[in-house]
Amino acid sequence: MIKSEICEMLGIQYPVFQGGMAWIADGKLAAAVSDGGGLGIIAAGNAPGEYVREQIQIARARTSKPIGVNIMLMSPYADEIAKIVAEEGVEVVTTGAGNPSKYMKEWKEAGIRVIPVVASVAMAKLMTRLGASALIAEGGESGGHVGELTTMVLVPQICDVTTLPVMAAGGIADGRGMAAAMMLGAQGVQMGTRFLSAEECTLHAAYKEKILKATDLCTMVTGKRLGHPVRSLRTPFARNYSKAEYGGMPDDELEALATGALRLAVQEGDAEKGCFLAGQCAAMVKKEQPAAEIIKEVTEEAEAILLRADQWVK
Ligand code: TUI
Repeated sequence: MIKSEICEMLGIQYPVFQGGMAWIADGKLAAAVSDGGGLGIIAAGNAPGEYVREQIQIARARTSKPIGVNIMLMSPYADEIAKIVAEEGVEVVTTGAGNPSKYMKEWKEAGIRVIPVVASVAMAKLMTRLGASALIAEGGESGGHVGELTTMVLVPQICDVTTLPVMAAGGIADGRGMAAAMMLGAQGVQMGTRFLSAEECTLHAAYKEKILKATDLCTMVTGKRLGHPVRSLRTPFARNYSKAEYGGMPDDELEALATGALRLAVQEGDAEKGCFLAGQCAAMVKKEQPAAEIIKEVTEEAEAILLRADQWVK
């Protein structure tokens, strides 16, 4: 059994978080993950507050275990959602794509455990000082909005500057990745892409199929020019966006090109205009299975590997 400090802190069985994937991680998926012993996280993404409140209530109706909400800080609704998570008494808030400093006091006063995603050492130091409960160190192998550094170099550097538990994210899809992350100093992992194939993950069938058929080189990063690099599958949308980005399309037209593209992928499976966010580990996602089984399989594989780790020491 793999146990770490984060399990006791949050009252969860396995040190596994499900990433807060915009448009995808809803109350149903979060409840299945939490019920399976991990931490299920509802993604607020760019959705309005009422959507988030509804998803929290859906999750509450399905599980009595702790749940989290991920707040995407670039969202126009971030301020409103910051209040809703306190009103609804969610146990954990994770944040992404920005600096959550201005909300930290309010959330801590509401008794919420704040676990920001950090992509740099400076942000890890700041969040530690402002009273975060733990950190998620997310490397650029992840899907969606990505930082500069890889998980391999980010995790140990973050562990060196904080006394908080660190969860590793980005590129982790099986027990080998989980065991490696723990060797780098992490107390557990967050996985997003692996949960795209969960039975409880509501996603257009074409999106799931693209993930299950993905190969090693099939993701790419676009959006660097506008300062929001995003990793997605190498589809016609991503190629066209990349051409426009480096071909000098004006900023406002470029933004318009991306607007609604994620929704088109998630809800309509639109192979041409959809933006299929996915991490580099998409190729390691092999089958559809219940979320609880994913958590158990990954942690049991990690446990077997960690138990054999002394074979290397002579
Ligand atoms: O946030 C994510 N992944 C996401 S957000 C998202 S929605 C979106 N859509 C279009 C453009 C941008 C976002 C899809 N996927 N992961 C967590 C993450 N956070 N990765 C990197 C960061 C991060 C970046 C900068 C965290 C803090 C940060 O601080 C910058 C600052 O303000 O100093």
